[in-house]
Amino acid sequence: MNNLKESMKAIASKVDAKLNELLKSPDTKEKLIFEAMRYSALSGGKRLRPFLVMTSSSLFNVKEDYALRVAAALEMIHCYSLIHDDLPAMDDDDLRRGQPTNHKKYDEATAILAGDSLLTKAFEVLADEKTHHDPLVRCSLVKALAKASGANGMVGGQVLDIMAEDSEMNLDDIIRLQGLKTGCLISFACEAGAILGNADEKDKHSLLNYSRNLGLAFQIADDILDTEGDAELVGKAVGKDAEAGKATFVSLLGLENARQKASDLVVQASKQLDTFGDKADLLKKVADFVVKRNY
Ligand code: GRG
Repeated sequence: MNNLKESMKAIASKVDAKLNELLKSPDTKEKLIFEAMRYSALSGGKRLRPFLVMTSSSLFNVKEDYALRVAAALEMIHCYSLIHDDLPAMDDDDLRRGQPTNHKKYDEATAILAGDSLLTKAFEVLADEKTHHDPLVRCSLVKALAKASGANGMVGGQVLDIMAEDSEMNLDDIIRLQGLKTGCLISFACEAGAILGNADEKDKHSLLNYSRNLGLAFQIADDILDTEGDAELVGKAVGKDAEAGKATFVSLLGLENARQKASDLVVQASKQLDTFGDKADLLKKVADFVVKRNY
């Protein structure tokens, strides 16, 4: 685990530096929006998705700066989703990553616009020739990230999540909801390495299967943290799903079965990577971290 923690830290600091560069604020009247974007994008977090972009890219010897730009773009999308998810119209949260949420620090209009501009900036970064010399690769990245974040992906999952407050959900419903809401971005993170590295179909398929198992394990772990996690460590309010009467993996499976399911998924995820040999060690270790984390 130690070498995983060190690698996660090293990648997080490179991603922070890239975000800092890409979100440089101009000295103009509207610089408030850059401040609000930077407030959320540079506020810590595990940087799990960027880590997956970097480690999946390293399987295919992708140039580090190409991968870093994609990692930063993906984190911008993730941060936009957190800002909008915290708004009063959605989850109405006051705390994120241990800090006041964007609309608490600024105001609702600024938070909506900060989310919007992180979303659009991400695609500006992907389309830039600095992200890959081949325009077809850049186009594939744009298409894959748009699909993963939009109505067929994360936004679709968020819609199901909102509807879940007023409807009965079974295990298959939750798996579909979470697969869209959080799974699609996690899958994109792994797919990005394969796209950047022009991987063959077999390797793409292995990474996709890995990411699907990992995404589900991540969400089960998130539900477990929401049940028994420490709000201070998690950096946000816990217990909100139970309070709202929402079905979760824990409410449907029970705590012990949920834990078992998460660790089975990690085993499944890791198996998919055997084809890559030792090069996939960090991806295997991070799957284990995802279910054992306490934040
Ligand atoms: C508002 C369009 C829109 C989408 C929102 C992904 C999402 C959909 C909302 C995020 C809210 C949330 C708490 C989801 C549960 C799983 C999740 C994505 C947790 C946060 O991700 P981490 O644990 O966070 O990777 P850090 O802070 O480490 O980046």
